Amino acid sequence: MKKIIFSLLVLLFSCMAGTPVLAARVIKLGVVTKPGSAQNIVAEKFKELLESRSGGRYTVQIFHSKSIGNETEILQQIQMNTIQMGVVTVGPFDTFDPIVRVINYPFLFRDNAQADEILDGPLGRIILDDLESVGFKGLCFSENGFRNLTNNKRPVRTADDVRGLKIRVMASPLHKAIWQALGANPTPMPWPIYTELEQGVIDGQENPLWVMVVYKFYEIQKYMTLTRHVYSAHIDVASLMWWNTLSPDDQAMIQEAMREAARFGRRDNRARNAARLALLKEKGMIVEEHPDLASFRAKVAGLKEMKLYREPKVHSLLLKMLE
Ligand code: EAX
Repeated sequence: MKKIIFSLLVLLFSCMAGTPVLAARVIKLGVVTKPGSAQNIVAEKFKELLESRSGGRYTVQIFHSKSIGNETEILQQIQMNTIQMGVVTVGPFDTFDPIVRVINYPFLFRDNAQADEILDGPLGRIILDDLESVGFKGLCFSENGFRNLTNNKRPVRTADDVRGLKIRVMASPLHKAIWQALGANPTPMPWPIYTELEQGVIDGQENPLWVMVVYKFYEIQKYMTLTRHVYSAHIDVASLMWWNTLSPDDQAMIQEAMREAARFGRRDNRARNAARLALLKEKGMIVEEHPDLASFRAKVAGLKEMKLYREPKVHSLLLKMLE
């Protein structure tokens, strides 16, 4: 009898000891957008890379299409470690850590190369590290893309044409300030917004080209203007609470898988933009390809004076890098 109890105990303890090694660790990852979106493409790539590199020790469960809430709610759940990771547009980070405004300033980045250089350089590092103060481990930046304006009221060529348009903006005080400065009537609203556009609750919105295609905005928005007013990144984040429980080796593996996924996402997104533009025209959108951007720049120039940055040294570093 004693022997049996002893063997049972041995079995029990060995099972318990074995559990952490054998069981796959499940990472819940949230994106608000749907399959085919820039966010979800990064998430899928990350899943593929991490699951194969960890030999199945990690499983990544992707929650997309708002199945666990909008981007603000995804971030709140990551802070609390009810989900572990997310690929989230920079915009809604604004209310969690205003330091991100520094890379959402309008007409900041000339082109993709400059965006990459800054986001993958020292300034990007400062922003990612700063997120720890609000419970996130910032891993890297992936790409949503340069944002363009669409609306259903009239062609927009100059900033004056924007006056009075009811434009949906992300949950970001900076984005609201941008459209206020441009004379629009900005309405913060979480993603998705198809119904609101369709019903005319809002006249327009602004997003990268892939959004107009994947969400079929060509069905409900007549005019598009290639304003490229903000380069929109995603921040690929983990819950700091969860991150601190991982071994350094696992942290490095996850970090590297996400970096690669982000690079993959950027390449993929950029390679498809020309075809997207052609498709949107084919679908009947009237596209202003050469708007008077000087008129836009003039109206938002004053924003520089706003106290947008928690740390002035970040602002001056950015300006130096843009010289
Ligand atoms: O990619 O809310 C937004 O406008 C974002 O760009 C959204 O993630 C769609």
